[in-house]
Amino acid sequence: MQRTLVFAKPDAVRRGLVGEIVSRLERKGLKIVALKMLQMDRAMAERHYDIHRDKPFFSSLVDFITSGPIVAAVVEGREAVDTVRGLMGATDPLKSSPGTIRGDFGTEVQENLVHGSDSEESARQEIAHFFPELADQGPGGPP
Ligand code: IDP
Ligand code: MG
Repeated sequence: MQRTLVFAKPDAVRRGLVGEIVSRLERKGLKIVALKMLQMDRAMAERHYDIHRDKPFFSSLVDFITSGPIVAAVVEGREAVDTVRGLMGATDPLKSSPGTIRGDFGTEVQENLVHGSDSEESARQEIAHFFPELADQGPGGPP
């Protein structure tokens, strides 16, 4: 079992796609361990996207991701990191297969609806960042 951090981005919240996204995670068989709506401030967004700091799209990405509330979740399941990445589809929705969240609902690279941690290590850091109350828990919950 593994945990990962997922969030519906501000475009997904504005478009009323939160239920669709959460439903797809649940129907796949992932367990929702934690769920909340929040609005990232610039400091939180810059930390979350720190690896993209030198990219040309960084400031635009921070503007977008702080433009409205997001709905963040911790989900748990077998190979949860890769399972969520598979459900999300490729970064560019036009290159994502139909049947994925981005492939079914997106056209824009930046406004691509959903975030999912890209490795077990980033999942651990991102869960601690968004849900500090869960930070010391492994999969399966409190020891
Ligand atoms: P990922 O979300 O699929 O892991 P990353 O390459 O880590 O994709 O990029 C993080 C986020 O930055 C993307 O989800 C998207 O919102 C945005 N992004 C990535 N590449 C571009 C780009 O070329 N132009 C604008 N935004 C981008
Ligand atoms: Mg990424």
